[in-house]
Amino acid sequence: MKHLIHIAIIGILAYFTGSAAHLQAQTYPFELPKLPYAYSALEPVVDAATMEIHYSKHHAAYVKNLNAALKGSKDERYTLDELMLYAGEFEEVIKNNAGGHYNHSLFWNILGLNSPFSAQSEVGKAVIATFGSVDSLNKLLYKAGSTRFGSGWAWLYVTPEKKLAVCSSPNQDNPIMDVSPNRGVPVLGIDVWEHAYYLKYQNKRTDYLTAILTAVNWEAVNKNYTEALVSPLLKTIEKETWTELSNFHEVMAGTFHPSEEGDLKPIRERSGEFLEKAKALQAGKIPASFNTPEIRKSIDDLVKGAGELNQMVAKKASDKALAKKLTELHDVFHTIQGLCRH
Ligand code: MN3
Repeated sequence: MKHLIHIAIIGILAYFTGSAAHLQAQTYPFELPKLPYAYSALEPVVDAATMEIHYSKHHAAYVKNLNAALKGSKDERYTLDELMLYAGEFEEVIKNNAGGHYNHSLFWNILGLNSPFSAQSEVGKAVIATFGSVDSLNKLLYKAGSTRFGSGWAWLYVTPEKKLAVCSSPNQDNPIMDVSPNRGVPVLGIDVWEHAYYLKYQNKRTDYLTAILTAVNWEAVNKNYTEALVSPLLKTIEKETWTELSNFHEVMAGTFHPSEEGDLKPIRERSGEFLEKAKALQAGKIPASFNTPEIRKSIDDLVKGAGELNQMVAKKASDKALAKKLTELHDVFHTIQGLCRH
């Protein structure tokens, strides 16, 4: 669970009052959120029977199964955000049910018949700038949903570069998850599991998609969008997808932690790689939110120190001297990586 060390998210979430952020900060035991309308509210697009079963049986089961999987385990302490961000490190049952809970909570919220697309809204302006029109966006969502083999979701999401993008995911995965090839914060999600449409549309997923895209609550999507742009979650994903940082982190963790236990063999063997990965970090593109004078200076300090460390290894410096240098560099690294909890 080496990535389950980041604590930055939780406190800042208190800043938000919106339902999406509130949901993400939840911890065990998770609760089924109240449906924001009557079962019949989306008729004729979604029939009341489908809505009732989908919400009171399927979504309720994700919440129940998630709680059952977490109960009494060390993973009880994680927020819903963390369960998704590091989904690949948890048991499959936790990933699937945490995703099911999050995805359905978002889905109920972004549906509605009385809140059409507005070109003047923040998300409206971004949709037009990115896709040309809402019709073009809907075509992409339709394609994402109709071509997803088996069960899954179609997503409109905000990328770490703060751009809008469309993708689909299998099962209950979503773009927050480390297992997803497309990373970001979802602002609109369409459930394409058969349980979402079979009673009314039978096997005709495309008819369902055409209809459901007319029942999007764009005011809710706009709220999700404006929250996503400033979300600490987006910044975490930006850091998690900073490849050069992850690569350096791997060498740092593999050499520093043994040195804390008095084992200097890993750094003696890997000091060249340590320097090379630090140089790659310096040469690579720094994600926008991290491109500050303080972080750029830390990266320069890291490269300089890694060069000195590599020289010390070549000159067969003592364990004590190497451990001291490595500890200094570990401190420098944490001005970039953020605080850790082990
Ligand atoms: Mn569903």
